Amino acid sequence: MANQNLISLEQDDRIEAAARRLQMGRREFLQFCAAMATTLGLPQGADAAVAEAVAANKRPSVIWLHFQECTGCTESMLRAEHPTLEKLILDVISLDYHETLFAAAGHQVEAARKTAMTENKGKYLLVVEGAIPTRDGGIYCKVGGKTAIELLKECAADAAAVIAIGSCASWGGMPSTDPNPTGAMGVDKVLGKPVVTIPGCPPNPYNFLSTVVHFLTFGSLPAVDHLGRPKFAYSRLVHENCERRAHFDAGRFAMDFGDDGHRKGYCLYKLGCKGPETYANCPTIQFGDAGAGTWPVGCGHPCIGCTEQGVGFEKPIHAVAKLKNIEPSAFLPRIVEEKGVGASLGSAAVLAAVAGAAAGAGAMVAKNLGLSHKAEQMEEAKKSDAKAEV
Ligand code: FSX
Ligand code: SF4
Ligand code: F3S
Repeated sequence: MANQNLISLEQDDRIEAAARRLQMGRREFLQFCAAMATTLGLPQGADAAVAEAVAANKRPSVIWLHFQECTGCTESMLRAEHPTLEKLILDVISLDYHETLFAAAGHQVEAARKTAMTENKGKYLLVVEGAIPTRDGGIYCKVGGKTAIELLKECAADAAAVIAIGSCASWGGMPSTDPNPTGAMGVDKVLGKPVVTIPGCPPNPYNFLSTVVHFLTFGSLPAVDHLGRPKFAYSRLVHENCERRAHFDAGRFAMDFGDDGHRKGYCLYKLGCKGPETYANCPTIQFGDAGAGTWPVGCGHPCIGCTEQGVGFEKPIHAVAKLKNIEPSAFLPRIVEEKGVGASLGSAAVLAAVAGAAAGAGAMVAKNLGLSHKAEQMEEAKKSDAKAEV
């Protein structure tokens, strides 16, 4: 089926069954699969593989732990206002342990966790939300009598993969803010090995969903950058795709909240926008499915760099950002990457053909995927060459 395209899949019984399960039309279901493939920057034809994987209904068991956090990751994922997204997430995964969503409590919940771990040994996904307090033997967060450190290590031991969701779990986030009284750390530090991170406070639900769909389709997690962030979502600076970028380039800035420039939608750089030093796909996939402009900068608030370690929760909100990769576009990598690296024109075309106007994730993503870390590396290489010449 992987060689079929989405249009020919429309008549497939399994697609029909999957669409019914999700209470969607067949087209809407295929539109979702095309959007996922496009978000992931997969090559032409992979959208059919995504459809096949989701239709097969082999839901990976997921154990979801909560530590030091505000539960915003879960909230953004499963908000009642977005029943379709919630349905999709719960359809592609089997959520076997989640303290916030479980109706049960106490020993029953602990038993459910142990059963899921035994029955799916070596196969379950461990999703961790929240930072891990490490000071004083980890006593600042305990669940079922165990410290967060103990619980994390126990659950990670037999997991197929570990995903740190949100900035807290990715590197410590908000709870690790100076003076970090509890010694809050990210999952990788506590486990002593790299994990996939999906930072953001809260993270974009589509980035989590796309990561899980990748696991479902290919049996592996997507390629990540040096901080464990999936490249499909965190390879471009917010500034590169920002709807206010033309104002930045033309020197038109809001100088105060509510001033004339702010009302006219000018660039928020001088109000402390960290978009120029923050890698995330917020301007392309937006947030919350509530319509156009639904992301921090779109709503008139400077980006605080919530996905970027060393920026979010560390740099003062009003401090101006460090400008990275501000080069004429001719020096940036190609917008359309080679097959298998970025979104292909083909996958965008299939998306358009099947979906008409695609919902949520896919439509805008197709226009500008690529790896701007490469541009940053080029910039750094140039700087060290210049230093060497001095
Ligand atoms: Fe909250 Fe999650 Fe922020 Fe942290 O998201 S939205 S404090 S990243 O762990 O719940
Ligand atoms: Fe957009 Fe911020 Fe960049 Fe201005 S500084 S263009 S508001 S990301
Ligand atoms: Fe966070 Fe900035 Fe996006 S604050 S949600 S990275 S626009």
